[in-house]
Amino acid sequence: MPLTRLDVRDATGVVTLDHPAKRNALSRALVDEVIAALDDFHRRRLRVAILRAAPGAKVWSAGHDVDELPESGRDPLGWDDPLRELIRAVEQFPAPVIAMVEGGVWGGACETVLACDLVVAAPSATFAITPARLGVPYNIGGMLTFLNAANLRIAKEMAFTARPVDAARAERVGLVNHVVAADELEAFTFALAGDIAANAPLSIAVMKEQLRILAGAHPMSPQGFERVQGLRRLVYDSRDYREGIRAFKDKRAPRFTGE
Ligand code: LCV
Repeated sequence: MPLTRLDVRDATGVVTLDHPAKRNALSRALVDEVIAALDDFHRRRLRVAILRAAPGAKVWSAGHDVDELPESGRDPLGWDDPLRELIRAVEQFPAPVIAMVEGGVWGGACETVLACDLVVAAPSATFAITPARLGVPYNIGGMLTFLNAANLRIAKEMAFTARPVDAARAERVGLVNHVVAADELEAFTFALAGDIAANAPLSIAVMKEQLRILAGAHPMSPQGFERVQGLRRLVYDSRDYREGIRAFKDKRAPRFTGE
C-alpha cells in the first residue's frame, strides 16, 4: 500500500503524503517513496515539485518516525538517516520545491518544509521544532536549515519551547512565503508553480544551487565540529533521551531530569 500519491500537471510534479494512520510520519518507507518521486520528476525534466498532504489534512506530517529512532547509544540523526536523506533530496532537486501546507508540521517535517524553496500555507498550518520535546540532539545541518529559514531569535524560541507557531506568525516572521485561504490554496500554489515553470529552468537550477551553497557556507573548524559531535553524543547517550522516546511510545508526558 503506497504511502504517497503522485500527480503531474503540465511541468509540475506533486507528491501527496498519504499515510494518515501514522500522521504522515517520515518513516524510511515513506521517505524512500518521496525520494523516488523526486528522482522520477527529475528524469521527466519537470520544472517544479510540490510536496503536500491530502486536502484538509489536520496533520501535514508528524515528523521523524519515532518508532525508527534508536533507543540509545547511536546518533539518531546520522548522515544516512531517512530524514537527512529527504532534506538532501529536496535541497539537491534541480528545480524549485514548493511545500503546500495544511495542518500541523512537526519536528523533522518542519525542517523538511523549511528546506523547501517556497512555502505556501493555509491558515490551519502550524510549525513546531520538537527536539527538546523528545530529548533529541538535533544535528548541525538541521540547525542550519532552521537558522537559514528564520532569524536566530525565532529559531531559538521555536527550538527551546517546541511550541507550534501558527501560520499568521509564520508569515510575519518570514518562515512562509504566503498564507492563503484553504479553498484557494491549490489554485494559488499551482499558479505560483506555473509562473516558475514559464521561466528558464537552467537559470533557476543554477540560482537554486548557488543559494544552497551560499546558505551552507558557514566556517566551522574540525575542532568545532568534533566538539558539537561530542556534545550531541552526551545527549543521545543520556537518560533524558531514553525517557523522551519511551514517554512518546507510552503516550505520556516525559519527565526530564537533565541526566
Ligand atoms: C511515529 C507517530 C508519530 C511520529 N512517529 O494523532 O525534530 S525531532 O528531533 O524531534 C525528530 C526526531 C522528530 O521529528 O521527532 C518527531 C517529532 N514529532 C512530534 O513530536 C509529533 C508527535 N505526534 C503528535 O504530537 C501527535 O501524533 C499529532 C499532534 C501529530 C497528531 O495527534 P493525533 O491525536 O491526531 P495520534 O497522536 O493519536 O497519532 C496517531 C498515530 O500516529 C502515531 C501515533 O503513535 C498514533 O499511532 P497509534 O494509532 O498506533 O497509537 N504517530 C504520530 N506521530 N512522529 N508515530
